[in-house]
Amino acid sequence: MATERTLVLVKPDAMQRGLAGTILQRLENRGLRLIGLKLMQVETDLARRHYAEHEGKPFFAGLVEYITSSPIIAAVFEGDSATGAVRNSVGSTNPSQAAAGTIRGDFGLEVGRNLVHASDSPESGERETALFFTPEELVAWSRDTDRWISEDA
Ligand code: IDP
Ligand code: MG
Repeated sequence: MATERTLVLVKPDAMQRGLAGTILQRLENRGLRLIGLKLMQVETDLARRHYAEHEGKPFFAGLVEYITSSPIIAAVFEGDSATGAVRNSVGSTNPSQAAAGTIRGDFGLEVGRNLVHASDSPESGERETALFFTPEELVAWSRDTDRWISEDA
């Protein structure tokens, strides 16, 4: 299994609803290692670059408005197959169709208020991590518990 980095954003609705700790805890509980974390206000330019693949879609303007509407928490998680693991924990894009037990399935109802962003591939994880963090802001560390989470640690 390959070690991957994946970017998670606790979106403005989750921040306003006081769900940041719960969301980060669910991902931490899986055994993923947190290597970057910051509270920040996303400006329009960063929002547009982060969501560049959606430019031109009908929801793009609303999406930029949503992600810039209140502070967010940006987090980078690292681990074997981290991208897929985080996406599975986050759930389907539209919370009304997301499985119970996922973050979106447990806390959301609408696609325009879906609480959390997660990178969709290891390549996106690298690109998005670089948008939100400088290399110096990422911390390389190992945990005593790693060998209880991964056979290969
Ligand atoms: P993802 O966040 O599950 O990867 P994407 O398709 O990449 O989903 O869409 C990015 C974000 O754009 C979604 O998380 C959601 O906030 C927003 N979005 C996607 N589709 C719609 C829509 O049809 N209406 C409103 N917002 C949408
Ligand atoms: Mg996406």
